[in-house]
Amino acid sequence: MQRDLFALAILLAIIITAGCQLPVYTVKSISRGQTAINGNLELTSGKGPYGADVRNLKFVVAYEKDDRVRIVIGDSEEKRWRVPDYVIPGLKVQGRADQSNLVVEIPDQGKQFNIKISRRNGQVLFDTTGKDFVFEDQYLVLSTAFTSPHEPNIYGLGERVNALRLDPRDNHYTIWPQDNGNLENFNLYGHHPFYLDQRNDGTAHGLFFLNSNALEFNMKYNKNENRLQIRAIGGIMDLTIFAGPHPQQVVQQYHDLIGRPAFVPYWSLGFHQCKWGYDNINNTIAVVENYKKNDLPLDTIWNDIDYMQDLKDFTFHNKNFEHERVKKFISDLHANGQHYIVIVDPGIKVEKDYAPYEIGLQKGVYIFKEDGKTPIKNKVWPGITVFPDFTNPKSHEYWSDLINEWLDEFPLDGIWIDMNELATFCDGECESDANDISTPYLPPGLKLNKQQLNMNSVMNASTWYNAHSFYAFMEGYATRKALLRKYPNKRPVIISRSSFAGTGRYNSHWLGDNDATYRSMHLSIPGMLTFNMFGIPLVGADICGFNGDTNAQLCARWTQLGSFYPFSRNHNSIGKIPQESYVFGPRITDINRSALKNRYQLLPYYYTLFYKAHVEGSTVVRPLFFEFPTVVDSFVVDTQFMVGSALLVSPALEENQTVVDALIPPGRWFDYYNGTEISGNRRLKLFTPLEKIHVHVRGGAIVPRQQDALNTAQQKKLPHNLLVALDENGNAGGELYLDDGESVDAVSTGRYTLIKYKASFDQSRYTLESHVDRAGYDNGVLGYVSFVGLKSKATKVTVNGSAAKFRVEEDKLTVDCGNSKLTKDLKIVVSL
Ligand code: MIG
Repeated sequence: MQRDLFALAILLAIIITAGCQLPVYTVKSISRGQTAINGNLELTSGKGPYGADVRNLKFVVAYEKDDRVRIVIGDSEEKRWRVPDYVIPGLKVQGRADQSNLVVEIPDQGKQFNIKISRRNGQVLFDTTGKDFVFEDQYLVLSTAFTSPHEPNIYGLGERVNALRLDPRDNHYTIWPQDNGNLENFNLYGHHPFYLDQRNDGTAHGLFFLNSNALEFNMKYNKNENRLQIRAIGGIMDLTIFAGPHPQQVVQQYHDLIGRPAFVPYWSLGFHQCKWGYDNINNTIAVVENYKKNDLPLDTIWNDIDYMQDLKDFTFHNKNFEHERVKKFISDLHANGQHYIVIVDPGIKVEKDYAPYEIGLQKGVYIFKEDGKTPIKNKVWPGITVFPDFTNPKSHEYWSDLINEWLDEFPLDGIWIDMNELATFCDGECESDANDISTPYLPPGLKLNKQQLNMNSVMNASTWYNAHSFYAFMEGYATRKALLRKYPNKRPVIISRSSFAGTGRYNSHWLGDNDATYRSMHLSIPGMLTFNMFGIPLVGADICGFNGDTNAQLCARWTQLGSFYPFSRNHNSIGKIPQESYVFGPRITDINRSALKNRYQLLPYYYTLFYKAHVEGSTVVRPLFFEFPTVVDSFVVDTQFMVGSALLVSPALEENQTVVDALIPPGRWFDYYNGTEISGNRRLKLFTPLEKIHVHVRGGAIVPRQQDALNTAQQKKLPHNLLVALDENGNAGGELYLDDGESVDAVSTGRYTLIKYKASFDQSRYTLESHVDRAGYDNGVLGYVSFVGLKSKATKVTVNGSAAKFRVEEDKLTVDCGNSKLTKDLKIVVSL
C-alpha cells in the first residue's frame, strides 16, 4: 500500500514536471530601428497549461517618449482583442532610442526571447529572462523579476482595499470590476493595472498593463523566488514602463499616457452630505436647514435612489418628491449658492410605455445577449432592467437626450453614477441558466459573472468578457458629454463607482461601500492616495462609514480626517442611524464645525493643487514618500499623508486614541494651528484629544488660504490670506491659482490668475514677494499674511514700502495687508 502510494507520487511528479515544459518562444526575426524594435516570435518548444498556444507572435517595443517605453506582444495576425485607442489618448507618439532614458535589450534572431529594460546607469527595471512566458487564448503570462536589491515596494494595482504598500511576498492581486463592497484584498469596482515601484535608493519607476480582461498580478518574493507574474485571461500583452525616477514623475508620466484629470469646479471641493434613506423632500430640506442652523458649512446635498419613482432613472417620486417642491428646492439651493446631486444607475427598467426603455429599444442601444440582437436583462433596483451599451456611439445621444430633458425640468448640478461595474442582483442572468464563456483558468477566488452580466453578452466594442471593465469609463464619457450639452461652460461633476485607467478625464470617484469602523476609516487613506496615483484626484470615502451604525467618537474622528479628503462627503446606508455633522450633541458638533471650517479655509490651496493635477498630472493628496523618496521609513506609512507638498496630516485612527505616533520627515515643521516649531527626521508622540487632528506645515511652504463661510459661493468674496512657513534658511515658496470656479475654458482662454510667492532672508530681514504670473481673473483680496519660523521678534514690518500693522500670537507673526487686490504686486519686509 505504502509502496503504491510512493509510486503514485513519483508518477505524479513526473507528469507534473513534464507538464511544466513551459513554452519557449524564439526570436524569428528582429529589426532594431531608431524609434522601435520590431520582430516576430515563434513557439519552438513546450506548451502552456490551459489550451492551445498562440504559435506566432509579433512584437513592437517603442521608445515613445524619453521616459517611457511600450512593449506590445500580440498574435501576428493582429486578430485578438485589444483595448480600443479611444480609451487611452496618449498613445501613438514617437521618441528615439538614442534619446531615451531607458535601454531595451532583446536577444538576436534564433535565440530564446526575453526582454530587459534598464536605466542608462545600468539599473534594471524589468527583466523577463528565465521567467514564465505563456501566450494562450485565455491565459497569458508575462513575468519579470523584481529587480530591486531589497524587498520591493509596490503601490497601485486597484481597485482594492488594503495597505498602501502591497505585500509582495506571496500574494496575488486580481483586477476585475465587481461590487465586492469594501472587502479587503478583493478585486473591487475599478480597473487600474498600474503600479509604482519605489526603491530604497530613492528612485521609482512605473508599469502600466493595458489590458481590459480579468487580470492577476501574482507576486512571489522570498529566499528562493523572486518574480512578478502578470496574468490575463484574454487580449494581448501591452505594457508601458515609466522611468520616473522621482515618484511624482512616474505618476505624471503615467497621466501623460492615460490623460490628465478633468478640472473640477470649486464648489465640488466644499462639503457634501448624502444618505440612502432621505426618502422625501422634507427630510432632505431639513438636512440643509440643520447644517445652516448649526453654523456648519455645506455646499452640496445629495439624494440616493429614494428620490426615484419606482426606482426608475430620470424620474422623481410623484408624492414623496413632489415635483414642484423639488424644483423650488433646487432653485432655493442655487439662490443660496448651494448644489444638488442625485444618483443615476445604468439599469433601465423594462416597462411598457416607460420612455427611456422604449426609446432605447427602438434605437437598439442596449447590451445584447450572445445572439447580438436580444437585449440582455438582469435585475437591479427597479426590477428587471436592460443596460445601455456605452461603447455604442448611438447610446451617447440617447443618454444625453434623457439627461437633458430631465435636467431641463430639474436643473441638477452633478450626477452620481453607481452600480456601473455593472452590479446586478442575479449572476449572469435571472431567468435561464444560459451557457457562458468557459474559462480554463481564473485568478483564485474569482467568479467572473458574480453579480454581473454573462460574459458572452455583446457590446459594440466586444464581448462583456473583453470589454466590461471599461463600461463605466464609457458611461462616464457619455454622462460628461450630456452635462456639457446642458451646461456648455460648466465643469461637470460626475462621481462614479466603477472606473478604468483614464477615468479621471471624465469622472471622479468615491471609495464605495465602507464600514462604520476604525479599520475602514484607516484604509480610506491608502484608497484615496492610490486613486490620486491613478489620476482621479477628487476622491474620498463615505465619512462616518456606510455600512453599520457609526458612533459619536468615530464620526468626529472621521469628519476630522474627511475634512482633508479631496472629495469630502458624509454618506451612509439605509436604516443606519443618522450621522450628519450636527446629530451627536454640542461637543461633537463643535469638533465637526472646526474641522469643516478649517477645510474651507484651505480650499484655495486644494484648488491650486487641483489645477496643477489638471495641467501637469500630479497628485492632490500623496503618500509621504512622494515628498521624501529617500526616507525608507516612510514607504509603509498609510496612517499619515501629505496634502500637496506643504501639509502633513496625522489623524487619530483608533478608538479612544490619545496619542498619535507620527513620522515627521526631515526638515523643519510647524504645528499648523499655532505655529509651534518641531524639528523633523524623527518619530513623535502627539497628544491627540478628540478636539484635535494633527496637521503640520512644512518649513519652506507658503499655503494660500481664505476666510471660511458656510459655502464656497459665500466664501468667494471673502479675503484670502497666506501662511508662510520658513525653512532653516528663511526661505519659502508657494502659489495660488484663482478663477471663476466653474468655466470649462478658464484655463484655455487664460481667464485665471496665477500668483507665485517667494520668501527669503537677508541678514536681518525677511522679504516676501509676489510674482503675478498671470492676472486673467481679477478678483480676490489679501487680508493678511502669517509667518512662522522667524529667528526672532519682528521690530518693523512694511507692506509695499509703508509701515504695516502686525501682531504676534503664540509663534506666529501676522501682517495686515489691508485687503489689497491679489493681482497687485506685493512686497512685505519684516525687520528683526
Ligand atoms: O446596492 O443606491 O455604493 O453608496 O447608497 C446598493 C444605494 C446601491 C451602492 C452605493 C451606495 C448607495 C447604494 N448603492
